[in-house]
Amino acid sequence: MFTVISTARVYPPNEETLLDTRTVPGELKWAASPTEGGWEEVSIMDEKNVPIRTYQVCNVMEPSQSNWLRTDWIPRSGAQRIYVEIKFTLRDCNSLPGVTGTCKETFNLYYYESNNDREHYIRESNFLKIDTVAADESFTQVDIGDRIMKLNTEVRDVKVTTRKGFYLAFQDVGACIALVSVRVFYKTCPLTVRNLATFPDTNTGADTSSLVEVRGSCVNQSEEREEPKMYCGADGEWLVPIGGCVCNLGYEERSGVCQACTVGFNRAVSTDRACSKCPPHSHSEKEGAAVCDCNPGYYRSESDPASMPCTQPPSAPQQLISEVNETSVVLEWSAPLRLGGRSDISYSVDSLKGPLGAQLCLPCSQDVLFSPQQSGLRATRVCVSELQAHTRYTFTILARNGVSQGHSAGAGQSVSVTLTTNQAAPSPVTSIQAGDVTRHGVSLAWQQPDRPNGVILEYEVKYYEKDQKESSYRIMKTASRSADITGLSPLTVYLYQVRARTAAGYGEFSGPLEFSTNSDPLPLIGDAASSTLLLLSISGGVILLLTSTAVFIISRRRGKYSQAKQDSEEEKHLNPGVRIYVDPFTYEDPDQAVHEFAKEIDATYIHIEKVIGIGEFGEVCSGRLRLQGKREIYVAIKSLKAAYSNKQRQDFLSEASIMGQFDHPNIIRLEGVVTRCKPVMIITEYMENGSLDAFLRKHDGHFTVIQLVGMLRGIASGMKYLSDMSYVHRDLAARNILVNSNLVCKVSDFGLSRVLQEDPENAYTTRVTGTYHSPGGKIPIRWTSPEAIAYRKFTPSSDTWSYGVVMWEVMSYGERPYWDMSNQDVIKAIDEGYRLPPPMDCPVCLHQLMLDCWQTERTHRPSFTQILNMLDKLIRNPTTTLRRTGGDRPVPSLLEPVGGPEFVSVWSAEDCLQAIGMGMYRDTLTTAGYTSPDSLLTLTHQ
Ligand code: ACK
Repeated sequence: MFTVISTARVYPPNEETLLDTRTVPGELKWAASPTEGGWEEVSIMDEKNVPIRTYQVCNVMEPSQSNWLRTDWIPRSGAQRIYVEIKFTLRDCNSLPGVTGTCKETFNLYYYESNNDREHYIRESNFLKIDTVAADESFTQVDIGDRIMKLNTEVRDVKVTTRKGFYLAFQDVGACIALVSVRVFYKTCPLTVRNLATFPDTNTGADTSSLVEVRGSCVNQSEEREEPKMYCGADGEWLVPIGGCVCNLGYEERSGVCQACTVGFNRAVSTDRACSKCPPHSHSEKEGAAVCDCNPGYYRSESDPASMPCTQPPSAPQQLISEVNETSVVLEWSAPLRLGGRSDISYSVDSLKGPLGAQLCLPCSQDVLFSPQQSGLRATRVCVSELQAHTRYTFTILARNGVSQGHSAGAGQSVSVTLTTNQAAPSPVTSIQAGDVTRHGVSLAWQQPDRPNGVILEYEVKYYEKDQKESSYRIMKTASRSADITGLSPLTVYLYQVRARTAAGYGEFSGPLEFSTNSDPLPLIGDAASSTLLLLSISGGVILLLTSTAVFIISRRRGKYSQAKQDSEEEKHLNPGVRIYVDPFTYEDPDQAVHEFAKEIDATYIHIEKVIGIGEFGEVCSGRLRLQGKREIYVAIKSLKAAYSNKQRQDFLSEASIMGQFDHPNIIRLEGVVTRCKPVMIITEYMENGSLDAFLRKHDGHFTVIQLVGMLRGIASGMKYLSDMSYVHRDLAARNILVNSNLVCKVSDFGLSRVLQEDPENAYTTRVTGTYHSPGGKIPIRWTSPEAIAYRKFTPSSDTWSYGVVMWEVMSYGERPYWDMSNQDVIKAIDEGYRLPPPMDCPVCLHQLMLDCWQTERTHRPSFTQILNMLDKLIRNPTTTLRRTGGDRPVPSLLEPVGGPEFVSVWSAEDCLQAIGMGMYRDTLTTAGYTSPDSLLTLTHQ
């Protein structure tokens, strides 16, 4: 009897047992051949007293043994390779006396695949040999009866793939063997989860080297990232995992499974490994949230990642400032106070327009240009152009960001400004057509300009012979949109151009229309009358030519300024866009003029600080003005005294109507008027240094000549602008020039022109200015030209005279012109050819320019364009032009006749000519013997 010492067994997890003799209840009853004397089933007890079945054979004494023992049919159960583990004892032949030659120490193991599970007989020939099995070194000790024996364990494997099951057989060839147990199993790769994919229990392949490819399936709440695959190796090990799955959004991987995010957490992006806390201003109320919902009042744009905090639309842009320039406006603003937690802010501009005084607003026409664009603006600035002139507009700047669409953060995401555009010249006439054409004329017609920018007052037709270009042209004016041009030469090609004029000035000329007149009938040959006429006209032409040549030469000599002056007037007249000043008293209702040219200011925007002087109509104060949407600025406030007549009110406001038409750095700028409440006020820019005469007196001798010339240049520039606009100032004097903190001089006081023309009785402070009661009003005698005093001939040339006096005032630091001479004496001295001498340290060329301004013949005086050019030349070359002065003698108490000796003594003839802009005549005059400054003095106009 055998007693098994240790038989308790636990199978490895990757082995599926098909047969284990130790677990078979009862007898095995395997088939044996021969049925007697061969293998015998013997029951024994293991150490736990559990009966186990063994088979034994021990025919060691007999030769040629072949004892077969066959198992019952074993179902394959899908296995492809089976393993047979045999535990056996085998007697050592040496330990058996007398068995030499017959005793064996091996047995053979066979198998036979079959679908038949009930084969009765052992058909030995059906069996295939697996191996010959011998005892080996690895054994355990077993107690067999009173002896200790070695228990061998041998494992063999074989491929079984063809039938549903198989039989095993043990052939004994003469050994003494006890088969203690037989276990048949196959190997599997056990169910496993890798990369969130489940791989099922998988039978290994048929061959020892085979790899079975297995596709995994994603665990719950996960999805395939890449097809999950693994290989089941022959020894039941999983190999080479490929691909895998990822947890669905709202879930995270924990311990190889996908578990829901807890409340307040989310997992929104598959690349995130774990759930994360909801971003600011969002929440999740349930487990497994992919995305956290925004809190009330917060939003996410379509392109916002769920990991981003929820955000809000921006608040309104701030501090909208507008800068109107004729028909353009620049709008600037600051970013909103609250950006809503985003950086993708952009702005758009809405615009409404309406006529002045009207309630209804209409969206702007599409012609308006927005630069860089109307919406999607990243910068806080836009320029709006091509607006209608003199029209009220409301511009609204709207701030948006990625969550603005459909979500309003409440009131006020926009800021608005209402403004009025300035006057602007009309756009060019574009469509001219020629109608009837005759030998001497053509009729033209055209359409109104696209943008008239106001009421068209008239059209101007300019025409000239094509061959002559524009050297000689004619002008015709008409109020209608057609013109009959007459007096043309027959069979001649003419070019015609048309432009329109409004209160704001001329627009540009149209492109030229080319048209030829018809042919003239030829004069009869031999016709006495026509021959005589021809002769007369030829000789007349020759005389005319000679005369005009002579006149030309003379006028070239005498009329340096008059020629240039006419040029400049021509130039101004033809210059497109040059605005012409509109006399406010041509308006039936003067209030209308005020509102046409001046902006009405709400008195609450004005903060008066102190009284700075007394004007003609009341106090002048300084203060601050803060218009809606504009920066606060310092202003001067002229107010109309409490008890005023209607006439005084009109006169007072006429200055604003005039000033409001000007826009130049050297003209005092009008900010607006207050007419709808009392006191009536005129608001202008503030000039820190007050009027020029007082300022110079206060700073006597403090400035360089260049600084003084710089001031004069500014005044000349302002005066050129006024004369270009056909405005005659009539009271140009240092007291009417204001100076700002940068020493910029600006022309002011635009009241007198009216006083003189319309109201001769109106008082003009005689005490201050020394005026003269002329039949047409009071005149500032010391500043006024002889022809204006004598017969009220006020022209730009009379302003030039006054400018000469201002030059003198400036160069003498505010000295009173003609000192304490009486007005009558001044008039008399001027009439006799005396002029003011150069002030102390005044460069000679400047005094020469004064003398030019004081030419008795007004057409000989320089225009402001020429004065400006000359001052520019002086400023450009100060060392050669401004160096020489009239001497440092004391201020003369006497007037000097023009061309006094000290004037020329320090100049070369060439310097003088250069300084007064006549350098080009140097050669001609030198040839004619004018080589010294003295000789130049003898040069007369003739
Ligand atoms: O010489 P002023 O200081 O300069 O005194 C007179 C006063 O008001 C009466 O006209 C001064 N004034 C007038 N307009 C302005 C202005 N725009 N800025 C500063 N001061 C001004 C002038």
